[in-house]
Amino acid sequence: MYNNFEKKLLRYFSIILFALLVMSCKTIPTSSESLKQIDVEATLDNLIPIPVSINKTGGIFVLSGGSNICIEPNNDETIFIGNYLADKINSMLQFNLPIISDEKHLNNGNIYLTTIGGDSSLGEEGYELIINENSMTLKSYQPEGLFRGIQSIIQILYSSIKHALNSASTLKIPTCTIRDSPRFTWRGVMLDVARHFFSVDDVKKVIDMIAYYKLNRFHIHLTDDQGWRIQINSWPNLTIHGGSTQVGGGAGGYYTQQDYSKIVNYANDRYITVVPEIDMPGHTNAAVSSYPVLNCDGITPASYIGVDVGFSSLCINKDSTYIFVDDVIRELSSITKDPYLHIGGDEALATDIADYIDFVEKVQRIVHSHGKQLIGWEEIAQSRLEENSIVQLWKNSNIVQNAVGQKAKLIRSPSSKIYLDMKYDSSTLLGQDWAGYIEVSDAYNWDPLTFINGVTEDNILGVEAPLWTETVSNLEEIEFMLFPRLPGIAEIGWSPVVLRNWEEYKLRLAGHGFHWKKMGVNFYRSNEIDWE
Ligand code: TNX
Repeated sequence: MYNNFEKKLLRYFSIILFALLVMSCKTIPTSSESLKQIDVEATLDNLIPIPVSINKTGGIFVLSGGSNICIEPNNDETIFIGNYLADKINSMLQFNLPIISDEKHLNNGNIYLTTIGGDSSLGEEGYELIINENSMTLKSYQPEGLFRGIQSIIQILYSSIKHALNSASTLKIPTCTIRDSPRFTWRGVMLDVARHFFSVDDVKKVIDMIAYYKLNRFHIHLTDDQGWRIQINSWPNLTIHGGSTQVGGGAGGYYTQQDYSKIVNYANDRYITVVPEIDMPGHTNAAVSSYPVLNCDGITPASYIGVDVGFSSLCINKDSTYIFVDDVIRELSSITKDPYLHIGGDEALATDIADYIDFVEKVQRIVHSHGKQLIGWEEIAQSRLEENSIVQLWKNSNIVQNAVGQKAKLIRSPSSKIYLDMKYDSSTLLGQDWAGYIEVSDAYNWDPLTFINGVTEDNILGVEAPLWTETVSNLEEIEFMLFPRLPGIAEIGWSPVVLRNWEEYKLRLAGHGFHWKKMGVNFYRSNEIDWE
C-alpha cells in the first residue's frame, strides 16, 4: 500500500502530531486550582469621551471575584443597570459578581451604584465616580447618569484586557474622583437601513457600540429610493413591494412594527432616543413604485437599485399624498415612544421649489398633530418653521441663516468631517468620496461651533454622524466605517473643548483597539494611531 518513503513520512508526522498534542494539553488548566492569579493594574487614562474632571488620589482599589455590585434604590431601572455592568465584568473576568440591594457597599471591594444624594447640577446624564481603597461608588441624579457612568467603569476595567485575565485575577484600580457631564444634549449616529437592509440583531449591536461611547441618539433612515423598511398597516404594499429590493438588487427586507418596537425598547433601555426618518418628498421611489397614486402622472416606476439621488418625488398637489403622509406618521408615531420624527427633506431635486416649501409646511402640521417634534435635513429651513423644529445641517449652505433666523435648533453633521460613509483615504475600498477623505484625525479635529457664521452654542443641540449605506452591506462593514472614527465624534459631543487634543487623544484611542478585539468589533487600522 505505502512505499518505504511514505511509511517514514507517516511515522515522522505521527510523532510531530503526538508532540503537539502533549504540548497543547499542558497549556489547558484542568481545574481552577491550576489558574495562576494575575494582578493587573487598570488605567484611568484611556477614557473616551474624556471626563470633565479626574482627580487622582494616589491609592489602589482592588476588584476581585469576591466583590459585589450593590444598587440603591432597588428598582427595575437600577437592576437593569446593575446587571448590565455585572454582565460586562463577569464575561471579561469569568467572575460571578452578584447584584445586592442593601448597604453592603461599605464592605471592602464592592461597587455601589446609587441615585441617592446624586448631584442635580450634573444633569440627567451626569455622574460622579468616587473610587477609594474600600469601594467604588457611582452616584448620579438620574438612572440615566448611572448608565453613562457604568460605561466609564467598563472602560477602566477593559483597559486591562491586554493581559491574560482569568477568574483568579484581581484588578487594581487607581483611586480617584471623577465628575462628568455632557457638553451637548444631542450626540447621535444615523444608520441608513434603506440602501441596504440590516437585521434587528445587527441594529442592536450598533446600539450597543453607541452606548459604550455615551452617545444618546439613534437616527434610523427607514426609507429611500431603494427600499421602504417599516411596516405600515394601512399601506401594506410599501413593505411587500417597496421593501423587497436594495442597492445592487439584493432581497432587502423590512421591520414589522413589532421588530421596530424591539429596536426602540432596546435603545430606550440604554437611554438612547430613537429618531425615525421617513424621507420626503424626494428619495421616495420605493413608495411611489408601491403606490403609483403617489405619483403625479399615476405611472408606476420600476424599483430602483442604483445609487443616484434627486430623481423621485411625491406628488405635492394631490390630497391622496397627505392622506398617505398622515397614515405613515400616525402609525410610526404610535410605535415611537420618543418625541422626534425626522421627515428627511434633503435633495428634493425633482420637486419644484414652491411646491417643496408648501409640502414641508403641511407635513410639519401633520407631525405636530401626532404629538411629535419635527426634524429635517437643512433644506427644510427654506420653509416656515415652527418654534421647536430642528434642522440637521450637512452642507451648511446659506440656508443655515434661515434656520437660525427662525430660531430653529441645529444638529451638526458636516459631511466633510463626520460622514461615516466617506473613505478614510484613497485606498479604502468601501465608502464614497464626494465630501472628501475623512481620516481619524479629520473626524476628531473640528468643533461644532466652527464653519458657520452667526451661530452660538445656544443654537446647537449637538452632533450626529450619519452612515449612509450605498456601499456598506453587512455588520462587519458598518463597524469598519464606524471604528475608529466614532469615539472621536462621541468626545466632540460630550467633552469640554479645552480638554480635546489630538496628540493626547490618539494615545487614548490606541488602547481601545483591545476593547474592540474583545467585543469582536471590526475596525480600520489607521496609520495615524500607534495601535498597542
Ligand atoms: C447625501 S446627506 C445624502 C444621502 C446620500 C449621501 C451619500 C443627505 C441628507 N443626503 O442621500 O446617501 O449623500 O454620502
